[in-house]
Amino acid sequence: MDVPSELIQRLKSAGHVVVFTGAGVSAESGIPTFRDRQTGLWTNFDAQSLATPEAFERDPALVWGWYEWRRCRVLASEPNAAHRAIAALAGRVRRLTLITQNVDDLHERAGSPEVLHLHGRICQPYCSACGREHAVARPQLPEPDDERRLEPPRCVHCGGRIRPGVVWFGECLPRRPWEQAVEAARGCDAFLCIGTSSVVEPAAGLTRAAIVARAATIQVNIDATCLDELVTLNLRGPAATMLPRLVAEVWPEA
Ligand code: BV8
Ligand code: ZN
Repeated sequence: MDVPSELIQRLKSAGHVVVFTGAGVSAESGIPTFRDRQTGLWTNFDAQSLATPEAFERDPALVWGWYEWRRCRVLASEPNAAHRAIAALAGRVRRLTLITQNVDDLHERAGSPEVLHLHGRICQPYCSACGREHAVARPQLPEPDDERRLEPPRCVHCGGRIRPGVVWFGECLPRRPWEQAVEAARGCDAFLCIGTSSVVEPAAGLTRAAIVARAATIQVNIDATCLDELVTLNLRGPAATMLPRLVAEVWPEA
């Protein structure tokens, strides 16, 4: 991997490394990104129009069915080499902050000890009335490829409608994870931006905050993004290949 030697030195001596991930880091685990076309029941919708409170209000069974289908996919997927490389990195640098836009739990299942979820977690639905978490272990669908409209369950405590545990477009990000993410982006020495189109705000602003703070910034993506000319090093390629190589080259196992 052609990482310039002076950048390797900067990264090796970085006291605080931030890793910021988007849907591209889970793509090789078989989890569709928001860019991927929707299939089946949801072919005529783009993800953005389904991931809103208005869509859930208008057709709860369509939206809840979509989230249960996605949750099924997440539970049927495994972390890939990118998730594992990020988990390994935590033990090789002085301080690592992992920030994700993803709603899956693959970072946790790869062994990352602490994950800042800016857009919520698909495996933690909750009651839209009383806010209590809805403990449903298995999705209501039998198979990941079973696509159905599904009425959202009711809360056992108050009878309110259960909703997906994610942050929809038009909803605010969770305060504490967001504050921690901004502080980390502004104060880190190195910022790795992995598998995100950097379109969704305010999360996309984190990489720009690291650039302004003069951190060493590295982007890994299979496609071009608006950050290509702004980062210190732009690595074009799949995360599950590029990340293990980058970690092995810069932060080899002791
Ligand atoms: C907010 C959870 C304050 C749900 C998600 C201007 C106009 C209109 C609206 C806005 C605007 N500016 C800001 C907004 C608001 C809006 C927004 O940003 N809109 C965008 C579309 C312009 N933001 C919000 O509403 C946020 N809240 O601003 O609060 C507020 C409050 C009230 C009123 C107004 C404002 C909340 C945003 C959170 C939305 N929820 N997820 C769910 O999952 O269902 S975001 C969702 O989309 C994902 O979580 C992801 O983060 C994001 C983008 O999805 P993808 O494109 O799939 O993923 P990603 O971007 O990561 O792209 C994939 C990338 O990976 C690609 O680049 C691809 O090339 C690459 N890739 C693919 N395979 C690989 C790979 N790379 C490497 N290796 C591979 N193998
Ligand atoms: Zn309730």
